[in-house]
Amino acid sequence: STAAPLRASLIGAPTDVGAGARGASMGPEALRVAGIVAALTHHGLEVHDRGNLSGPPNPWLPPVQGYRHLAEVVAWNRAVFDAVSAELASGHLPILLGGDHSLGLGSIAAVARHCRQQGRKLRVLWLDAHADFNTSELTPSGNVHGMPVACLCGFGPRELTHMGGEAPALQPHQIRQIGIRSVDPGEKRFVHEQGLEVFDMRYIDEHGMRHAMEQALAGLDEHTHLHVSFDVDFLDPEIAPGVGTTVPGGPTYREAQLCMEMIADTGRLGSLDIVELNPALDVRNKTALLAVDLVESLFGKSTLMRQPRPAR
Ligand code: B3U
Ligand code: MN
Ligand code: MN
Repeated sequence: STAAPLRASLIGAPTDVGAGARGASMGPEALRVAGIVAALTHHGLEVHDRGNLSGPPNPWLPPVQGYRHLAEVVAWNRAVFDAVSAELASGHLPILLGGDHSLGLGSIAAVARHCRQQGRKLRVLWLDAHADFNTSELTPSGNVHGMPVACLCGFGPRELTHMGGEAPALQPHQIRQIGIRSVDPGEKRFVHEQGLEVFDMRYIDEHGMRHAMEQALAGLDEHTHLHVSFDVDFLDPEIAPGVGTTVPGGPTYREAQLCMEMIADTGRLGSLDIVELNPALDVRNKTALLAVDLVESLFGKSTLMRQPRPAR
């Protein structure tokens, strides 16, 4: 191929202020130790590791009016928003290394604003055991990592919903959730009310990962930017124990590989979050190694050799 290499930028966001367990703050370094730079380079990408963002420490306090650590979550998300925006503006594919999943808010708000400016369509794939669609009224925990999808759809505190200027950053029809198997009662009603498209584990059991992904990826075209928000707790805890909130009955290694390969085959991947990896709960960094293995599939050889370049 004569095309210039795809440039990707790693952005570490070492925090767990949005989570219910400590340790996701060590995620960026665990992914580096597991070889994420070499893995991406091996697949022909030009990788720029931007190092880690900084932000406030975790005060480890109880929720206030339905939110734990809201000010700290906002500060970290602003840093993520600015970093992701800068990479998109320079034509790089941003890869956010979390950190907890509240950071998906800042990352996707930046992607959504970029797409608005460029007149591109946006599709978000949310790979997760959880719907992350709680609000301060619905949340059982106050942990903001259970709320980013709701915030992106305009439901949440103004500092989070208006991160990218305009709100909402996303319409529910732009989102596909895959692997879901733990949704709180009020959250479940709200998911239905807002019409989120959810390919939950029952759907995957009945129809298979191939069919679920065909549905989730249907309708993409050359004008679509695809964002993948990969919460590592998407994976079955038997293969991925290193996460704060394990939920049994997730995708197997083979199902997860197929999921990533089918995304790669679209050639539309434009940005990525890898979040909720918790090295404090891992076994010899195996969950980080698995995440890197899956990310390799997401940027697979076939994408770069045979498919159109990822669009940004
Ligand atoms: N739905 C629960 C649990 C949870 C959501 N996201 C994660 N855990 N990682 C909550 O607290 O909102
Ligand atoms: Mn999540
Ligand atoms: Mn989750």
